[in-house]
Amino acid sequence: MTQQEAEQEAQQISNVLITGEGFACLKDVIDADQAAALRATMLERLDSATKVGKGVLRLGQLLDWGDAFTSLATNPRLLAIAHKLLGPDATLAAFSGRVLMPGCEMGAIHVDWPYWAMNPGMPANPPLMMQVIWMMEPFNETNGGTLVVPGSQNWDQNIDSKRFEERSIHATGAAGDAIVSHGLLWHRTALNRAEQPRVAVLINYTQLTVRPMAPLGPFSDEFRESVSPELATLLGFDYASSIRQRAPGTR
Ligand SMILES: O=C(O)CCC(=O)C(=O)O
Repeated sequence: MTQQEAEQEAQQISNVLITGEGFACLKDVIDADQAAALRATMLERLDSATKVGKGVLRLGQLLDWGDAFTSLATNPRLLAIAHKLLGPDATLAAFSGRVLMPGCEMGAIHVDWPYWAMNPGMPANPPLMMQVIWMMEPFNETNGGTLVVPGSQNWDQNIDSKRFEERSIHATGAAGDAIVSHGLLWHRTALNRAEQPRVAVLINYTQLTVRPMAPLGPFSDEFRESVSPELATLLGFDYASSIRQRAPGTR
């Protein structure tokens, strides 16, 4: 995809996220073989995972897992959307793996950071946060395709489980696709009724001014010197100069 095509896609997807369904599936962001290799690596490292629910595992600090993983965060199609929604200085607020083991429990209905820590009444525009769910295998209704409620980013109310049950659908797609969503979209992890673990990489991008829920570092000098300019911006290494450029009248 050319840069121009990525920017056109970003414009269209940002409209969907703000005023439309609130989520979209980007097709073929990486190829299925690449997704399978990442999935295998994640499953090999499950002993380092933390349990966040019955049968729900989190693999933290994917930033230490090399280019194959960090390139997911700097993917040009995703960055074009993140920049359109959140600004050219958008930062990474979270970057982790999520594995749903067969028979796992259902997750809680929620909106994402920082919205869940705020009272209802936040507008969907300008967005504060965008989530990405990278599918490392096909996601479907059986293996735990994420449950989402189309349009709920504009509902401006407390989570209502009855309304969620009435309107939620599974977000589905193929290995190597990525679901992007507005941080205000109501969603939850679904049951995995398949026989294999369901593996995702989760990324949260936020406006520069949103403090991450948990720090992503510390980063060694060696790491800081080795990262690409895109990753340096995402990690807030340019924070002082970026924040000054945000001052009124300087943009
Ligand atoms: O793994 C999933 O299906 C989605 C998880 C998620 O989006 C979340 O917990 O915020």
